[in-house]
Amino acid sequence: PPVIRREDYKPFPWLLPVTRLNFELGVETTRVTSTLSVERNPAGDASPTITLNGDGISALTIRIDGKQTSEWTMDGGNLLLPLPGASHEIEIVTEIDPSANSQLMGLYASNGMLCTQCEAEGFRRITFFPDRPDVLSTYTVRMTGSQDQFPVLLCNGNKSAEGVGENGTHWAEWHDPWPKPSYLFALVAGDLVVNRGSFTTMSGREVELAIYVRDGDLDRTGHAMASLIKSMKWDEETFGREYDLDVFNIVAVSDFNMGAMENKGLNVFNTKYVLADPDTATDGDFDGVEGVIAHEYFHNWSGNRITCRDWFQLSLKEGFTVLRDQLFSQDMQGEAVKRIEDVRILRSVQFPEDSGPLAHPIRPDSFREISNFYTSTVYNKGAEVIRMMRTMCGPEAFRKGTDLYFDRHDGEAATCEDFILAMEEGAGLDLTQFRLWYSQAGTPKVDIAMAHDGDTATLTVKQTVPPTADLADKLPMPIPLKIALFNRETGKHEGEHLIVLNAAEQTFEFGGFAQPPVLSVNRGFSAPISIERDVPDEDLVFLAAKDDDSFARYEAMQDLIVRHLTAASGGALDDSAREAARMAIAQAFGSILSDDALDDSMRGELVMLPGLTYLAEQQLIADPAAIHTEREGLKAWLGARFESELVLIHQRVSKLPFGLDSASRGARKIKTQVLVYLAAGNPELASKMAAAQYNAADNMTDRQGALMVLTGLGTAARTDKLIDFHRRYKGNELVVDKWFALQASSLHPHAIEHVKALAEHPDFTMRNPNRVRSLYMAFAANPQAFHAADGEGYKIIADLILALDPINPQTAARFVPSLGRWRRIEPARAAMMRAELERIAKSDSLSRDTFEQVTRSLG
Ligand code: B3K
Ligand code: ZN
Repeated sequence: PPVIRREDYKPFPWLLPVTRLNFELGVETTRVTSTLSVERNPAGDASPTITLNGDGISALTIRIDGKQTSEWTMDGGNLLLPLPGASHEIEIVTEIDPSANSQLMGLYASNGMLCTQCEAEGFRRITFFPDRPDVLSTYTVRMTGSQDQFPVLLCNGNKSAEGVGENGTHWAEWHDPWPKPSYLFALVAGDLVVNRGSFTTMSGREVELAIYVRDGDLDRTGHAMASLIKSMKWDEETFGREYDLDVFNIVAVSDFNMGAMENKGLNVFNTKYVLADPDTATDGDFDGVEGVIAHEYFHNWSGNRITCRDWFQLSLKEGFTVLRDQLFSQDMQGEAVKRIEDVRILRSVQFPEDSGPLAHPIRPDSFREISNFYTSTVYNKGAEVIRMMRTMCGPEAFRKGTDLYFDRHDGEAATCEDFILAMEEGAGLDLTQFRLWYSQAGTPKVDIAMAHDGDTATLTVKQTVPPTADLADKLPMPIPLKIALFNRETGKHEGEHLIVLNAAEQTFEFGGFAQPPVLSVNRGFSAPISIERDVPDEDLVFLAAKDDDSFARYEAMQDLIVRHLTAASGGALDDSAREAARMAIAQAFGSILSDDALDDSMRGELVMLPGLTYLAEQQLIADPAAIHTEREGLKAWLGARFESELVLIHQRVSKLPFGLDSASRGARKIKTQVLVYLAAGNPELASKMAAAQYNAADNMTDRQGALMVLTGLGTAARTDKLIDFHRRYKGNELVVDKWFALQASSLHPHAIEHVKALAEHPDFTMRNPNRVRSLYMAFAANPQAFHAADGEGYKIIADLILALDPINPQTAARFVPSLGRWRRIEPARAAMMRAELERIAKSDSLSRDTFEQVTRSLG
């Protein structure tokens, strides 16, 4: 497959002002007639042909200006049509089989309903079209289908007409007044029930809201509806953005490759991000629904009204929209905990990506398959980059910048550079050097040393941007660091400073310190970097107990543990050094458990141990087994040492009645955290408490938490509760997914055997991406089982990739990065991981998706 490069961008030689589509719907055969009005693009070259993208489709008939023609050729899947004049009308008829579409791209069938996924290049699987984001057209769509099979007919925009046809059919016509690229097209036809709501916009327009789900799911749509209404209001208040159609429809689909899709006026969602009630969804699931509903809604402006010129600009819409949904969730749930959660995802997913073979800048320069670039780098690091702009200019100036961007580029397909220019002008920032964040991959390393002399504290700060496969020599980047210097005696500081690094090495002086202060750095995680500093444990213990910046407090605790586990798993500690480090951690741990000023939600964050991927990331070459052993050892040691305190906390919070308020949510979070520690320190006791928590549970958070702990233990309660859980929720796909995931990610020594058995379970299917992820993504993230010393875990994932690739290449390719980490793993395991990648590479029928990821991972 060819490499596509950002520098080769050329505008499309034709404009397509109007697109008409006619669908004659059937699960096995759908006939599509598309009528395109085309005009020469004055900005494009004067090519005598038009190239229309196609993928796995063929044209039944083609007419140009009303006359059937056979003067066309194919170039791979694409259709080349000679067009002599300056404007023409092209009519093309294609026929597709949605029931055979297991890739879930284009038009496909899911439980008898028809739906679409077009981003990035799925529209070309429906009809021939210039399937690129810079070709905007106004769509009018007519669909006809069986009234019984498809009582609901939905498309983008507003419904303009409907009627009854012959032989039990009916039809609907939808018109979307907003010009859009083909990737935002959507169609849904099926037997669905609906939850209706409404929203009055800031200018007083009434918008009808609707959430469509399968029969039986209606009473789990309330949270999604409430989240949608909050999102609409928030975007008006925070970014001045108003909704622009008379209807906003959401459809939930259980077969879906990712979370959701922002099609204009018709968002299509994975059921996982729509359906929630306390009995079947955890607090985390509730937050997921709220966040994804907001994200897709916010795309209406950052993505749809202003879209991307080409796919290299993907972060223009995704990075910005992730930042917008993060700020929204911070406002809904509280800033401190949300920030910690976002950083945890960044560091456990994006940092490893940025230091591995698949590293790429947030605005990539080349790709073979664009689906492989919907990455944590483009999304999450992209959001961090825009967040840094906001940190440097402040929220008011930031709003001026975004206002200018929305105003200037409304209705356009824009670039990241357009966004940067609007920020420079509107927010008053100079982003000359900052642009490097868009072109350089790799997580910057910042080394900080503090010296104290007289009454002055001097910080010496050095930065390096590590080499990545695409680029070896990097330039220093602007890094906004929020810092505070604490007085050791008073436990207070005199105010936060924002320093912006912009050179390889710099010093900063702070006066007025008779004694060396305690440095709190990268407060609020003001920059997506990793920090190295030589600071005594006692300073970290101090910050873990006293820092007034919640993130920095969390970070001090993480640092303390990371430093210890890194040293211990690298074999650098003898017993007495291990004991000393554990004592420092215990001191901080104890102060967190007993701090009455802390809410339980924050307490739950502060006591969470860093994950294995993040720990492995700290070492050039990591031994997953050694890290796992040390991490479990520390957990058991803390669990035993603080047993009585932990039991008391569990008793205290168990008395609180269920509620969705933050105190009640915090109680549930710490409750399961307590069990996690006790399970390591005193398995017998933990098993009893977890079984009791399971039995008493009146909500999924408590029930799943208890079952998670039990699943890792070898006690009789484990089997009992796993059987009970499956029986209790039989038929509820999303909860059965949890049942698979809990076993695949468990600490149980036989997790591998369990995964093999689950693959044969009647509820398992390779056709449903949620189910595949619930078994195998959970397994690939299970450090102990995936990294089993004999390589069995690697083999399981490689076998999965080979089996899934012909069915669903996009989902198959998502499993490659877990094996692609081989260079950073100790030699014996690295060789086995590499061998599995080579085995996959040998297959001569790999999809473009998997081929690209495997080749890059071996490269
Ligand atoms: N824009 C979609 C992602 C499409 C992924 C295609 N492989 C969802 C989102 O980011 O909101
Ligand atoms: Zn998005």
